[in-house]
Amino acid sequence: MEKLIITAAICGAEVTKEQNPAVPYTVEEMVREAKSAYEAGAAILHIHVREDDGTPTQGRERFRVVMDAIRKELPDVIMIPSTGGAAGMTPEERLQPTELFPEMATLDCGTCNFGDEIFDNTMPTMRAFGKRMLENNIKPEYECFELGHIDTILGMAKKGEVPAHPMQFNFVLGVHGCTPATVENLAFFASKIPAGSTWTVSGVGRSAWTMAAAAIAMGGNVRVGFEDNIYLGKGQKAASNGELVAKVVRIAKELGREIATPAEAREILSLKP
Ligand code: KMH
Ligand code: ZN
Repeated sequence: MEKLIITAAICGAEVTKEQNPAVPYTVEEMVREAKSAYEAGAAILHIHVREDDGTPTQGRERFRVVMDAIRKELPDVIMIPSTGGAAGMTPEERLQPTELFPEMATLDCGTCNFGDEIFDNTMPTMRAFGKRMLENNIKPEYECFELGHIDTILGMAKKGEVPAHPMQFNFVLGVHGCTPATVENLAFFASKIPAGSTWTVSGVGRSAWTMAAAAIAMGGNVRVGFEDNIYLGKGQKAASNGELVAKVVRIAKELGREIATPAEAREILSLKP
């Protein structure tokens, strides 16, 4: 089996300090959480940014400042800025981090419910995002919340509307209103992607650990972090993203799966070194 790539989604757009005081908003807090995740074993950071008061933003300059500050401390880490932002943001707002030419960025593969909100990803929006990633040579991480999202993005890849082979998928399971996080659903999603693709699972909320264990056993990869889950166990809030990553490392060790460094993750994901 390939080594395990761990992604840390350190911040997200929805989770707040009221829910867990370690959720980072400021640049300094973002760097602190990035370092804790990296030092625990994360090869990839999925980046959302906030204003200092916690308001989610897709502002290009905020992304630049945060990503530069992280890069200064962690020169080899892979960063995947979000083009999903927060529900309700416009496609133009959301696209801003692609102007910084990151090596990867998320591309959300369809509209879905998102708790009480709608996360809007129309075909024209996805075509515009695909075009930008092709032009700027960005490898997308295809975020699939529903089964139909996989078919949609494979159809677009076939037409040349988004970057194709080798594709990296992130199955986001357990969002309220979307696909439940069960091992059966994860296995079904993983069976639908083309040979030679890579995949990661994000288990939202309490499903984080069953999804992580299943992915480790199946040969997939794992995303954890405050964006998806703030608990180490029942009633036990994580003090840092690093604690969440460390738990994945422990499970992987028990199951005999080695952890990929950023350089190894770049090779597995066919990114330029
Ligand atoms: N915040 C969610 C509405 C992504 O990063 O691409 C969307 C999201 C997906 O987090
Ligand atoms: Zn995200």
